[in-house]
Amino acid sequence: MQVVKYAFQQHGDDRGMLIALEEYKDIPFKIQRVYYMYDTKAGVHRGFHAHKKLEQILVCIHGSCKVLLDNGKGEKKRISLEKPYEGLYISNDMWREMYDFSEDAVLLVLASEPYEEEDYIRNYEEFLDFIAQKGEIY
Ligand code: T46
Repeated sequence: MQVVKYAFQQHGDDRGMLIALEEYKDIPFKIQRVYYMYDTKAGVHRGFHAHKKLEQILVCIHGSCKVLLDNGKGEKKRISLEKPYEGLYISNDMWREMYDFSEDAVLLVLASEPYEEEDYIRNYEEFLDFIAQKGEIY
């Protein structure tokens, strides 16, 4: 299972650092939505779902957190996000959980689609069926 992590170009000078993200250049899709989470309470796990078509890039722009990715085929990876210049790509068909948020964590998400509840697969058994059916088609 391949994990795709981007190292964004950092523009630094004696004033500090700046990162610019452009769709189809730094980000492999059209950015239709941006959201972020902060003030995440200690011990909280978020996510617990996959998506039917949504692609995303997660950037922990402050603090740190971890992400568990599960491809529904028996493979899981745990990824640490702790650098504001690193972006984790998550494809639609990946079960995800976010956890171990530091108190000061700000997790920014760039998304390929507007918010649509119908795009979520929130039941793990349904997710496994979705992956199995995809395998039969392709
Ligand atoms: C994902 C992971 C990484 C909205 O109204 N609009 C939005 O764009 C989003 C993302 C959420 N919401 C509302 C829906 C819920 O009432 O905000 C509340 C919290 O959302 P949710 O429980 O889905 O948050 P997470 O952290 O479990 O998951 C989110 C994204 O929903 C999801 O697509 O991949 O972050």
